[in-house]
Amino acid sequence: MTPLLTIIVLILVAIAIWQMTKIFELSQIKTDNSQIANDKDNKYNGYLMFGFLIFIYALTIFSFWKYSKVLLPEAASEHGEEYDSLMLVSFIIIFFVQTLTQGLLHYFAFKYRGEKGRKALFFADNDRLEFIWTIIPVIVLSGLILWGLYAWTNIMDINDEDDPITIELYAQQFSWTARYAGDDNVLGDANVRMIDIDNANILGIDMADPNAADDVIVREIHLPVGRKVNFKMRSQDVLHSAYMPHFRAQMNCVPGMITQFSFTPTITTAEMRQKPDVVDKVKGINKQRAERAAKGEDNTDPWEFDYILLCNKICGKSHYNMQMKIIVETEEEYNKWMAEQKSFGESMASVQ
Ligand SMILES: [Cu+2]
Repeated sequence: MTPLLTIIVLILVAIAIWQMTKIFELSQIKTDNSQIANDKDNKYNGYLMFGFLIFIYALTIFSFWKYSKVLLPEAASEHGEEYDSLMLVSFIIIFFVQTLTQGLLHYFAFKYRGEKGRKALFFADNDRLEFIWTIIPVIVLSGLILWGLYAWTNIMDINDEDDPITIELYAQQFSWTARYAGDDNVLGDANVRMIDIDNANILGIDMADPNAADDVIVREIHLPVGRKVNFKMRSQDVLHSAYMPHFRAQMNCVPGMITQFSFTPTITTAEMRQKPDVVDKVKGINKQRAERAAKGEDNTDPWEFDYILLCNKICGKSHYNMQMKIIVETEEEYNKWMAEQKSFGESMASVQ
């Protein structure tokens, strides 16, 4: 109700201002009744252009100051560093060009404002100017595109070098399930047609496949730091997207096919929780939660940073809540956790 009232009040205020300007205009005894802009009008508009320029620069600076802290912390994967550099360089170039061109645009609009008797100066054609403003973007964009293609090929090169762990990410409306490939590091065949809920075969794993028995199905991903992981994505129903923002990783999960993404985590969860910007973010969120708790609202438990797997495709009404925790830890911690997990073969044996 309050937003609606606010909107109505804003509309009424706008109408009032508009009406008052009209009254003000009518009350002016006009010496010049012409509809054609004179020097004074042009000068005002020139100053207004400057005002607008200051407004957009101020807005940019304000946004940097206010919203930088909502950005992701440093990349927690090996390829993430190059990905972030590419992003940063692109942003710096865009920022520089935008600041310069907007400045020039508004300055010239003021400098060459209409004046009685002044004729516009123009070039019908100027080869040197055209050459300059063609060649600079060509060089800069080619550089960015080549660098981007190089980074893309590196990131998307999924192979079995360096002894990777194989993990399947299984998406369905509205949850994630992960399956480790087990001791043999080969995932057993699976197909949605073989799903057998009554026998706890929730992922449709082919029980006849000898590679399947040692697979481990979990609801939380644990990764040893510094070890490469090859993810294989499947979807049960609609398009989902496996999004692991802290590792700068995202891949669509498509029904009927297996897609892949590979990365090496470089920072453990415990180390990430110590990073100054993460500490700040956690503090900020917990402050808001404490305020909500004081008002007796829901969702007020203190929050702790964790890596997360999210769905990044609007896949249905509970899409927003489709997530799974990822824990990056030391090799020993990982081995200890893995030893506690039941394999697919063991859990099948216990149901039958
Ligand atoms: Cu989804």
